[in-house]
Amino acid sequence: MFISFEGIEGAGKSTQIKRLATYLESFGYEVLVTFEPGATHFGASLRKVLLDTDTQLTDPVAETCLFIADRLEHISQVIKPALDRGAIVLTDRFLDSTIAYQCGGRQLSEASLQPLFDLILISPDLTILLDTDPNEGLRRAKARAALDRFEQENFSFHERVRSTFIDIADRSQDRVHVLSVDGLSIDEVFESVKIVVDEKINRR
Ligand code: Z5A
Repeated sequence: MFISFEGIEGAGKSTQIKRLATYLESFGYEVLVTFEPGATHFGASLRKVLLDTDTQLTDPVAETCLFIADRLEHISQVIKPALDRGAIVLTDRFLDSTIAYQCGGRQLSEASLQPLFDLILISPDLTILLDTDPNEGLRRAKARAALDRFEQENFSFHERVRSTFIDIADRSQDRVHVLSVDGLSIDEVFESVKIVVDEKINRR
């Protein structure tokens, strides 16, 4: 099973993935936790370029190509081998992030990028979208470390990213489950994550 977590920065994706991995391992499942961008040796170099505030990258299509290149390596080196041996793969971000950030945030046309998206041949069985107000997500990101190239974007960029994630969920209701996490503690969010994942596993 392949599960992605999506949402704006600071929504709590990594926190919930860690908890979910421990929970699933307690039932004897092999669980692989991974993330984008940067989960391979090649991807780590791309991540540095993509997040560094000194990077002079002006063409958003070029930026998109780097995320796609990272994802192709991520699939072939990490995700596919784990799925082939029967592991449950939990990834912090996947293709929906490219649609939300590059099409929503950077305002690129999704239709024009579709040929690039078609290169991604696998899709998550389940996506959990942690939906939070960008004010809260950015507050958490700021409290943690210096802001990266995306976190430094203006507020309307983050609002477009959030609303694009919601659009994706609306049109992919079979796959994407939205959890509104504003005002909920980490434990409360995890209770909902468990319900969604248990139901998916039981159905299979
Ligand atoms: N990007 C893109 O543009 N296109 C793409 O295709 C892809 C990515 C794949 C990657 O950043 C950047 O790349 C990202 C999008 C862009 N841009 N940004 N910004 P990253 O991987 O470094 O960062 P991130 O994905 O945004 O992760 P994050 O900031 O670490 O967010 P998170 O994983 O969702 O949050 P967290 O680390 O679990 O929690 C953040 C803090 O909040 C932490 O201190 C927690 O203890 C706390 N927290 C979590 N949940 C709660 C609740 N419920 N209550 C209170 N506090 C909480």
